[in-house]
Amino acid sequence: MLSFVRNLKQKLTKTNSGFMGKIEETVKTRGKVDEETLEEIEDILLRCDTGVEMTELILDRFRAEIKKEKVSDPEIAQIYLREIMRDLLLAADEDHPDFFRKPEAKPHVVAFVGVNGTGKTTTIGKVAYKFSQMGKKVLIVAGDTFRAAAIEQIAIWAERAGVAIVRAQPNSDPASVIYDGVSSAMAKDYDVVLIDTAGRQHTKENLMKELGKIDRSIKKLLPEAPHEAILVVDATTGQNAISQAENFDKSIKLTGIALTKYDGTAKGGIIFNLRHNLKLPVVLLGIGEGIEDLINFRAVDFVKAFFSEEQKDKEDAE
Ligand SMILES: Nc1nc2c(ncn2[C@@H]2O[C@H](COP(=O)(O)OP(=O)(O)OP(=O)(O)O)[C@@H](O)[C@H]2O)c(=O)[nH]1
Ligand SMILES: [Mg+2]
Repeated sequence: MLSFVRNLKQKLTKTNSGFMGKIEETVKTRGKVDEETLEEIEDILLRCDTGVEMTELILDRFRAEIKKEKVSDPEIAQIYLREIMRDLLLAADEDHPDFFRKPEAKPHVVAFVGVNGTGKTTTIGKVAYKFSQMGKKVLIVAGDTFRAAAIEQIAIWAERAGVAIVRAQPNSDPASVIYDGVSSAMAKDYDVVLIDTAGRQHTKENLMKELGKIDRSIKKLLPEAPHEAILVVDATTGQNAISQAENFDKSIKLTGIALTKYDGTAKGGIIFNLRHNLKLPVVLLGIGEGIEDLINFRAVDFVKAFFSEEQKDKEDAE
């Protein structure tokens, strides 16, 4: 467990220094916590995609705390700030089922949707690998039939992960490929079905309709499926994740978010923003392009990795 957190911490170094690091720097350079410092912190939080409401919430609490505790030492003030951010993240860690739980249904069907290039196919590769490592019999369905290259790409991931794939000719109807995939999984006793879909803009009505058709074709076979529909969001451009989620959810009932490319983004605040503004939990965190660069997201582990130094600081300060 310790090594897991350490590893995560390492992967998050860049994200962390671009975010909390900047705040620390500001406070250090100014040497005091006055209104100007608070404004600079506000700026940094906003630039890191923390979102207007969440930033306000953080600053309101921060102001109140330093006033109440009469904190003037910037180092101590920072510890308070981190504690506030930590608590906000943990408070939002509501009881959502573990993504890699023992599936209640067989096959357990998971669809991945999202705008273009967010990391759907890559995430499916990683998820397939993890389920396969857990001893599950996994089938990937190549539901992105728009480009031959997309079919090739998911086929390579299936091979890497050592799992089976159902694929069709380019330009086949995605809903019928997916129908075939799910029925094949039912016939052949698969545990998990992972469905790749083509990237689509959430504002394109016809593409959203197609997603609804995909959803209905799955339900024809398994009324309870898909058991999970994951919206894949790119952390580096995640700002409009809120409207993406609203639109996708109208066509296919979303159950969670996979936040990808969280490694090396300077916009680490997005995770606070999503937590605050979406009813959906972040269930997966992509932290690289490799097959193992996936975190089964739990706020409590994330917080340990992201704020652990701060914890130590606090102990030192006490
Ligand atoms: N650094 C980093 N890169 C990632 C991560 N996830 C995906 N990528 C990269 O992002 C790019 C797009 O990933 P894909 O998996 O093809 O994205 P997609 O959503 O399937 O794209 P479309 O099918 O075209 O909509 C690739 O270069 C991936 O290697 C991640 O967690 N970290
Ligand atoms: Mg793809």
